[in-house]
Amino acid sequence: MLTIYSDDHRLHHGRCELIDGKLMPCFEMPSRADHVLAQVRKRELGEVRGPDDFGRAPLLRVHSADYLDFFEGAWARWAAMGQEGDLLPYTWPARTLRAVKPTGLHGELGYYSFDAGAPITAGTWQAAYSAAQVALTAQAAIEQGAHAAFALCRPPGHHAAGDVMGGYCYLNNAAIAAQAFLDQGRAKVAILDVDYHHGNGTQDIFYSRADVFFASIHGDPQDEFPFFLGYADETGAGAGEGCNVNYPLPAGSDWSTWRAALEDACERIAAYEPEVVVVSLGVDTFKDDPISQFKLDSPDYLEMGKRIAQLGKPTLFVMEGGYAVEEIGINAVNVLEGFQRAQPGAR
Ligand code: SP5
Ligand code: ZN
Repeated sequence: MLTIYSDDHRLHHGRCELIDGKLMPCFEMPSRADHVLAQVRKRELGEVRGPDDFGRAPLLRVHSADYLDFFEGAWARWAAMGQEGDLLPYTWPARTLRAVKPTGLHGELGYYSFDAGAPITAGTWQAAYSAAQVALTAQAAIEQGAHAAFALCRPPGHHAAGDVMGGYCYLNNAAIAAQAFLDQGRAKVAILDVDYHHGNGTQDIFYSRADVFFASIHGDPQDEFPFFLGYADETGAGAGEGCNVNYPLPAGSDWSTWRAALEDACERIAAYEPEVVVVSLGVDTFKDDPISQFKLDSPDYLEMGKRIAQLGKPTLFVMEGGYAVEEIGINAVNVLEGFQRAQPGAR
């Protein structure tokens, strides 16, 4: 299986995030991608290539121009104020306030974000832009005939909506790739989000549309980030009614619980009859993940890949979360290898 990867991810390295009342070094760190790439190479998954540059146009199919302009220019505005620490939002237009867009940097940042988990550093735009190009390059490989490809994206993307960043995410790599498939003539795309956290950004982007089916298996938002989306009664709206399915699972869920949700999700996806499948591949469902509460073990990821392969569709894997450093490489590549083993003759 072809892997697309860019070293530009290193340009994004946030300093801290608030965890359990303490400022901790960001869990979403550059070594994550290094561990995944090391396993891709060690296990000879296949060729590793850098991204092509498809420009801004495919990003604009998912994100608004004003959001992209704000994100690209935010660090320069912060630096011009003499600042050198990470740029982090701290006030949001929550329910009793107005969703106006102030002109000042912090007001605008609050308008374009939903949490303080997505720090903007000097290289964040370039890293996120390149991650989106990584996803688009892997998408293009599938469009050119590959049965599967792996977009080793960092930073991740599934929490980012059309004009909102958060949860370590800025540009929604999986959504950008899914939209590219549609723009290149595919009629229906399914997105399967297996990250531990609900893919709120992806769900929001496609919620009212029938051309993308979104399924997400995740920690129950009653007790888990992102708290305010990801419930089982969110089934889509308007033309998209019936094209969204959420599987909120309790803390402590292991493979037996998780695989039952995957089975149902795969049956729903098969019934939708998509032309291609995009997998938002987070491996923060692992038992030793430092910020998550599921109990999947490394061999379970081989089974996960196998079940996804049984859908029999061209499949784009897009890296999302996973924070137990060492093991995220093993677990991510287990999914890809499980997929590949179930697909003899596939490229
Ligand atoms: C892409 C992705 O996986 N984003 C996840 C963002 C999660 N941010 C909130 C983290 C809160 C962690 N609370 C953990 C408590 C552990 N004691
Ligand atoms: Zn996650």
